[in-house]
Amino acid sequence: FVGVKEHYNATNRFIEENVQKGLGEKVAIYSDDKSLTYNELLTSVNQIGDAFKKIHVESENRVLLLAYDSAEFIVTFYGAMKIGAVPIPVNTMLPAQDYEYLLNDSRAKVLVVESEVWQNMKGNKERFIYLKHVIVIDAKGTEAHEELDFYQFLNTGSKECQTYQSAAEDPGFWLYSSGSTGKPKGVIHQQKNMEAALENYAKNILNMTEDDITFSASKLFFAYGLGNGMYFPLGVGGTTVLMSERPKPDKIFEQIEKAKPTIFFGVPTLYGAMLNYVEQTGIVPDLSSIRVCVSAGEALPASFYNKWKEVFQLDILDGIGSTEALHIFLSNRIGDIQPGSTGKIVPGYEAKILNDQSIELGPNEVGDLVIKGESLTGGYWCNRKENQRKFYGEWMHTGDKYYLDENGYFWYSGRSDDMLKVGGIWVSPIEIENILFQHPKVLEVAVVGKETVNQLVYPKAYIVLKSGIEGTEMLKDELRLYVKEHLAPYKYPREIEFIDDLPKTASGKIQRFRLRL
Ligand code: 3SK
Repeated sequence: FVGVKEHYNATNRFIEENVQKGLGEKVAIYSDDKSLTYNELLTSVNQIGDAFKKIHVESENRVLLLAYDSAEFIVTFYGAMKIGAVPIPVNTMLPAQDYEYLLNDSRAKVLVVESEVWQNMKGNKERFIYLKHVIVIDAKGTEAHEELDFYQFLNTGSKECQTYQSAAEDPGFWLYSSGSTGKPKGVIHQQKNMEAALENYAKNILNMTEDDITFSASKLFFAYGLGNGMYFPLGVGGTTVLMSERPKPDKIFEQIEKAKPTIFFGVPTLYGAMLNYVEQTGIVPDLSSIRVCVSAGEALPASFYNKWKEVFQLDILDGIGSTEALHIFLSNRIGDIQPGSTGKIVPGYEAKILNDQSIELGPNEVGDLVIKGESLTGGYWCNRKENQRKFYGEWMHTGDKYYLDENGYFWYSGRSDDMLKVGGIWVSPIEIENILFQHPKVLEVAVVGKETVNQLVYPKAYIVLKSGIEGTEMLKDELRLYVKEHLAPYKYPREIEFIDDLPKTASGKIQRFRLRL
């Protein structure tokens, strides 16, 4: 038929193909209290897909997914995609009023939501203009609901469900990108994007195979966690280990010892907290099942990499990705790690570093990183201004400042909006943070620019000290001197403030913009 494109549906690729390859009896998902084989996963995906059809969910209708890391999350995600509907996983830890924005902006017809989260937001339900159905996941079965119950709803569906004839570039799923200012933006990912990220990063860099068992401390509703804990392991016929709880060091160590993953994914602040747990308790958990660890979200300080290696004899591969790129596009490699750098370009992507006039810079010059590659979003939902700012031709602005050395390693120098001009010279707050991180009394640090009365900018460091260390004026002098000894002296933090906690996003990224206020 004229106009009909070649058929591609990600649910075929990530679920059915494993069953066709004979992996039906293999465990696909190992979660808190249950495991699901590929056969069982396919059956549940079909059931929920068919159940969606029965309530008139059609192709391109959005399904907002507010679920903890669980089999229910993955079943709903692929069940929706199977019938051409568009799942939108969102953060389960937002304040209730944010869900009104996400539901109305996305015009989701269906909400699949954890019971606890629904209790908090249902008071606003008259304000969810486009929403037609609410399906509540109440795994413990403790609440009475007027809404549809997830498990009963699933059972209304047939175990056979016809796959929607989608094409590779059809909208497959969305993620919301929060950014540091403005409202979250709906990032539209095509059906094919998960496969592109799988091939580029999981296969080329992590060498993932059917034998891998992944465990991601970063939740599935983040772009990083979605790959780590869902479409990477399923894309190679492996197993994913899920944990619905918040990722605290003791719980993570416990889960690793129990489920024995081969790849662990975390973020720098979590690696710091896990190392601190070992230092404080004297307990060194058994991580011998793991072959490689991964970090993203923020640049991993070299000191964390070295300490982790010393304690666990394991490498952490640092990389950077974005919600818009779907997953990691710069990364260190197994056997080729440059501690403190973000590594090299991942095959399948291209990168350039540009100056303010969009001219490509040479080695060791800090500029704006732009990238292109197959897994990149088709654009933001209904946001012409942001689309124009972010994309040009095939290229996308990452919003990160980087320099590239002569050996092809990329070095993170802060967000474009984090860079400081001190005394007329560009200073990367990350460089100062990395030095302070090496100080034995420092647990966490964030450096931001502060303005003097004369509108001059100076670096200010917010520091969380290791437990038992007192934040005295003498220690501030010691830390200032420490920076001066390791960096050009003008980079030292003129002001230091000791605080109990740094403001962070739910994924563990430090929110420097909140410290600038
Ligand atoms: O923050 C990152 O580095 C990241 C990595 C993978 C996927 C998504 C993101 C935001």
